Amino acid sequence: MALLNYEKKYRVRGGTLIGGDLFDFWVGPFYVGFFGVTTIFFSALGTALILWGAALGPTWNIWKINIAPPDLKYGLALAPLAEGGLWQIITICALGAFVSWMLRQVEISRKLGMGLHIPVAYGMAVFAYFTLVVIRPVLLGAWGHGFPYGIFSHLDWVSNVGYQYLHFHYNPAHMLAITFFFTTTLALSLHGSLILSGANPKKGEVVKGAEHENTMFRDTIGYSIGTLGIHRLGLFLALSAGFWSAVCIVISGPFWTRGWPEWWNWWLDLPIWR
Ligand code: UQ1
Repeated sequence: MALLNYEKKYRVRGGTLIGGDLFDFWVGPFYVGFFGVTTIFFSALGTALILWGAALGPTWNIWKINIAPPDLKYGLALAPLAEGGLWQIITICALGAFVSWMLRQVEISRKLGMGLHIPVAYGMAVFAYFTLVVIRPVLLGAWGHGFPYGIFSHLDWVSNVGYQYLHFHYNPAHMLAITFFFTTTLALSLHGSLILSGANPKKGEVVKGAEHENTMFRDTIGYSIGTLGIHRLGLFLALSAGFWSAVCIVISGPFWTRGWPEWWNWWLDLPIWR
């Protein structure tokens, strides 16, 4: 904890969104804040309800525990606890915890006088989850369209929903999402390897910096995006991956009900072929 001595200058009052000074303190290394309290509350309640759901179920096998959403017959109504009601409350707890965590990031960013890029980035993951368990089920008219909480069961759900549209890889938004995921790994591997190669010179040589990094890429591909630019590109690629993932599932059902291969008929139907 030696760092805590000089870190005192970062432990400034204020920047809170709610509650003023009430929760404006640290416990060990952790900032608490109003949203730290609500994060703990929703996480603890949600975890307890998952354990309750597991206790009701047929197994304690970690792979097979399953908290299913309500049957489609319940539509958008509340369901009995043992018939999907637990899933509904657990979903509220998950969203409560995720949004609390995001707002805690906002408070800490404000304290430090930083931009809000971290909560915005994290918000994209929350948005993708929200799309899966709220936006799409509401558009389809039943909570039963949410995905089940379980290790194998959520994999089965993804597989089944994919086959429902015949071949999900023909979904154009899914194609974009995958391309962004892969390009994110390409960018991070280029960036990580570049920084580590600069930081690990031959024995006795000086550590290399931005000029060498720029030159590496100018020599190889005639272009360097720059040290700040690569981080802008990385954030854009990663957020795009999450965004198009949300789009690819929300259009499946609410806006396209047939097989995704058939969507491409617009190409064959172009008047230029006639
Ligand atoms: C890059 O140009 C650059 O600027 C010096 C980095 O910053 C350290 C990088 O990490 C990478 C990977 C590149 C190369 C990337 C492109 C898109 C040309």
